[in-house]
Amino acid sequence: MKEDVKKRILELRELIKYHDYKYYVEDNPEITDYEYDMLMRELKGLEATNPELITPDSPTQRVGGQALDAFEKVIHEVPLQSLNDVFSEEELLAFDERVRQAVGDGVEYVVECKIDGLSVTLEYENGRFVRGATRGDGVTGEDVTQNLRTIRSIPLVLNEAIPRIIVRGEVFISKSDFEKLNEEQEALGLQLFANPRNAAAGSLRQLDPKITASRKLDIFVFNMQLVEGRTFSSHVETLEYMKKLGFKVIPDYTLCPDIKTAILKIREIGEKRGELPYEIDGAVVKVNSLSQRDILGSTSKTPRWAAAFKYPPEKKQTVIKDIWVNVGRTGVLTPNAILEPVRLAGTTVSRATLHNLDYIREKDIRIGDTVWVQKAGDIIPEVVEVVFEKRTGNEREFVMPERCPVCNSVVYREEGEAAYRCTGIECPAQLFRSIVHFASRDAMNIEGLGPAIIDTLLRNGLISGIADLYYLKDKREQLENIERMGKKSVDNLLESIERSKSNNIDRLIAGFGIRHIGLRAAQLLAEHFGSIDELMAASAQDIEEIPEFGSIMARSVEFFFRQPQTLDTIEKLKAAGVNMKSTGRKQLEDSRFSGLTFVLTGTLPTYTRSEATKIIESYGGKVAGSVSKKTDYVLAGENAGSKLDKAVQLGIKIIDEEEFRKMIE
Ligand code: 0OX
Repeated sequence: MKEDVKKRILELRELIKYHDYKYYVEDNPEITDYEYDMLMRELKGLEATNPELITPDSPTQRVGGQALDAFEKVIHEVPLQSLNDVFSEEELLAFDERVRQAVGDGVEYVVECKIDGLSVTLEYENGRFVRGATRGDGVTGEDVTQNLRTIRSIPLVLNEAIPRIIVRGEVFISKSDFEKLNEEQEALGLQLFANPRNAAAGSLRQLDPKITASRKLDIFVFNMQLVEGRTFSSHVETLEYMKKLGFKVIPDYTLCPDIKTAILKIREIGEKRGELPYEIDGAVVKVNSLSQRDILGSTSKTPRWAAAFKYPPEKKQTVIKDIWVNVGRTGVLTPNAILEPVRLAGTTVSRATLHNLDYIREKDIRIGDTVWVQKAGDIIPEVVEVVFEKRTGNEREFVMPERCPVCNSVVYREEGEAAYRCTGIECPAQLFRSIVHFASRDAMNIEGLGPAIIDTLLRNGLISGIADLYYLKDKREQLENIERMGKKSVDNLLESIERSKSNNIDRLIAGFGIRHIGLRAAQLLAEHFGSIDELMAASAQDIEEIPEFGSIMARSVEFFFRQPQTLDTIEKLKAAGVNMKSTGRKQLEDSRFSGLTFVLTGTLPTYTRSEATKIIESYGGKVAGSVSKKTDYVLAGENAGSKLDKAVQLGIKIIDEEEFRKMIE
């Protein structure tokens, strides 16, 4: 009986491996997702009732591990070399010249795409995946085995149980999955990835493999780093062998009899690179013969037998039909060119960023101009320059609007800054971000009101500004009807919102998100003015009387409290019963260490280093890592080391925990 179960488990693993290969490597599935799910379900069921039969290479174990605290370092047995870049066909001919001088004529080349991801190694023992690591600096990388196991195109078991093999490949995310990932990040209010490479790297370097598993990472294998029990004479042979083992080998590599043919191939890749489903950052040309490679050898970091050809960014001409201003989440107004649609590096482009007004003036860009557009970092289209020969005289200059196109608040530009900003505290374009900040720990500290809930509240039309949070209690029924918001969580949420009403006003001031005013500055304002009303009545001059305030900060505060939207919001907050007065002198005491720098050394009897740091910072002091003339106190404990010696040398006041306690009593 047990034997039958074992046999079926092995059979299912083989079947799943086969269909994984068909789906993830060949992109040519033979069964439906449903049929595949049924196989997986059966295997999971059998393993659940026979846990002693679970092995790490079972397909059910791809996402198994716990989150790590840190990645272990891995010293690469064979260093991962980098490539010399070339930027023109002349340089390719010169490369070929050098190669032929060393090994004679009759050099074959292999041309491959240069995938824009991050390099990893995969190590197998007796055909089983045992370890995977990032490239790091080429000598030392990080052990990301757990995360690599979640990539379905990486085989856990090879088709041949060879004793040992290490291969190198590039982990990447396709252009379409990258776009989907960024849409999800945006919906959750998380930072967007600048390009697919960053997205792939960020996803692979997650300590929790579940996060990596949720990202659609893929791999192309392109190099055999080490093999035991086999020999090969050419690169193509190694690629074909790795294919046979079950790896997803870099597609469309081409064997070329000479450099001329290689150049034609590189041109061809350049022409179709926009159409590829993944990003490439060039093409690689490699000598095919392994014995010729041996003769050529390597410099300290790069092989003499390979080069990376970098394509210039694709540029196209088109016409600017209009210029619209977009208001970002931070309130920055960005002018965008509305273009006559044009095909560029794989997509149809009908908008391009113009960055800011300075950029437009510097390049003398006008509405109606014919311009060159390209993709910055190969992703975001931008206008690079005007084709002045095509000017007709009918072009119009762009003017920055005086009011925000989204909320009609006044727009302003701070001295020395290129950006124009909207000043509306309830501007819909900035709302999500400003509410997340308002509720955050450094502001009103509303427990349970994180980005996901705020997004839900906004999307369901339950709030349209920070003040609305305090009226949510009248919408209890609607709240409870929202998916995944049970009665209990609604109770908790409303309770923490209610609690925040009695916060001291420093948190409220910090929560407004006034430019240049963080929690510390907000504390000083609360202390100095004692109430929101007093603060609202203050002029920039009054505010500048606070010793730590400069004129930019003071003007920013004055400006903020002169805006109609601000006054409106404050009225609503007042009416809801949000505290508008400073609750005593606690803030004054809090800044007793203001302007003082401490250095911690040795082990204190009761405080940990981070507790002592928190205390010092909460009283307005700073903690530095090393002793200098600027240090005011060295707080020393047992086994204090060189920092203590230095403090003695410089005559800096040394205190122990007891003295420190007296200072904070
Ligand atoms: C790529 C890629 C990177 C092997 C030895 C020196 C460079 N990103 O697609 N590197 C290499 O080759 C290594 N080939 C590639 N295709």
